[in-house]
Amino acid sequence: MIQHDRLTHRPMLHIINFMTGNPLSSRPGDGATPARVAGILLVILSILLSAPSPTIAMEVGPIPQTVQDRFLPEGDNIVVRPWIAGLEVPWSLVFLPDGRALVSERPGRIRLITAGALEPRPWATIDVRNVGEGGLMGLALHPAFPEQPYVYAMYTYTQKGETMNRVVRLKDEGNTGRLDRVIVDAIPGARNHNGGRIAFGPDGMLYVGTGEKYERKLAQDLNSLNGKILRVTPEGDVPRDNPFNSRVWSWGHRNPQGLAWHPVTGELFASEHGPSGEALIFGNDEINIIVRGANYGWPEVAGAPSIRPYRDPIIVWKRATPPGGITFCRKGPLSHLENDLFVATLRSNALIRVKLKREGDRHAVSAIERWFVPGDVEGRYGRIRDIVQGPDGYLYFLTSNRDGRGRPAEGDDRIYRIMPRQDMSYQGR
Ligand SMILES: [Ca+2]
Repeated sequence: MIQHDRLTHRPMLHIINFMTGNPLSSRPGDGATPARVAGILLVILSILLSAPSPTIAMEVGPIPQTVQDRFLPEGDNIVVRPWIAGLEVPWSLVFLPDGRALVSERPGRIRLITAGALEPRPWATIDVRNVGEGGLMGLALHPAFPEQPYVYAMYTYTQKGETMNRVVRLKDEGNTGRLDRVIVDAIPGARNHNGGRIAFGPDGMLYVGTGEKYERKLAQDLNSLNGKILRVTPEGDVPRDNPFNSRVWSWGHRNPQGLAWHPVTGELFASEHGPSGEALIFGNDEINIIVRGANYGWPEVAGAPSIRPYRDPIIVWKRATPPGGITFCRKGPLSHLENDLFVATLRSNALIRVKLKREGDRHAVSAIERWFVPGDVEGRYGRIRDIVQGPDGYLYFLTSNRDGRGRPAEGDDRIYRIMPRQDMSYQGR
């Protein structure tokens, strides 16, 4: 299916209505005479030729995957247990090697979890611009932690009245974190589309997803930090093997939200929100495999139209799902889920499991399961922001019911733990 939408159709129609009059209220002599029609066409032609074109000609391709989503409200041979309650819009969870965990809350707190209990006093409080989708978002642990005792955080802030995003790192001092230095500064932000996910790759580099702040042309501008996946050293410098001698690693993104590396191939997968009305297109949320220097097409394409030079997603959800964080399930007690991709989703309330298989040198999607929702109704846990695997091998997911778009239940927001069904005797810590 190829849809072709031009936003300028609407202003054009307004011009035509203005010049011809509304037929329903036309007065005698107000009709479209040949001279009048010619005049209108001349005006339209001069507009088309003079102004830099404000059109969005978005090619909308089909879905690339050959399987349909299946609903599995109980999941696959798992049990879900509450782990932490009483959070406010938790966004990102990292586990420290000594058993502690840190969770970011979007209003600007990093909370400490020790021995399965939430400490009342925040590990760190950050002065953020807590508006729309912005605020404190992604966390990441230095790959050499604790020798390099740093926790990285991305957040929205205000500078001279402008909304910006930055990545900083904090030094772990046990019960508190102290600001160490700024890693990436002054990424232009907005109320929505700030990206916000950060993660270290197997190459030891820090990857940063940035949104296009609702200025879609920025995604196609290599001089802009917006609508990109950035790659920097742990100190924030440009690695020598980046493709454009800048912090940009991949481009043409709308609003990336999840980053995860395949446990076997080491490839980077990323989730991204599709359009919410641009060019009258909705949905088309994406999972992409990120390749150095590649252009992922926003806003020129949506879906998977196979138009060069843009790279198609591996999965497209036509209906708005929007994905949050993603993770691969690695070796551990959830052995039947090993190497499957998990995608937290917001509006659709599902935890999505994606099974992949190798076909030659590429991945093919062999199954997509939507857990915790019985179909087109509200899910059991509400909006799910992130999914992470713990050092115990269990999966942990974060709800986002207090983000202004959900229906919070008593004790929200929460972190839940997913365990294999045979561990049902487990009573929790
Ligand atoms: Ca795309």
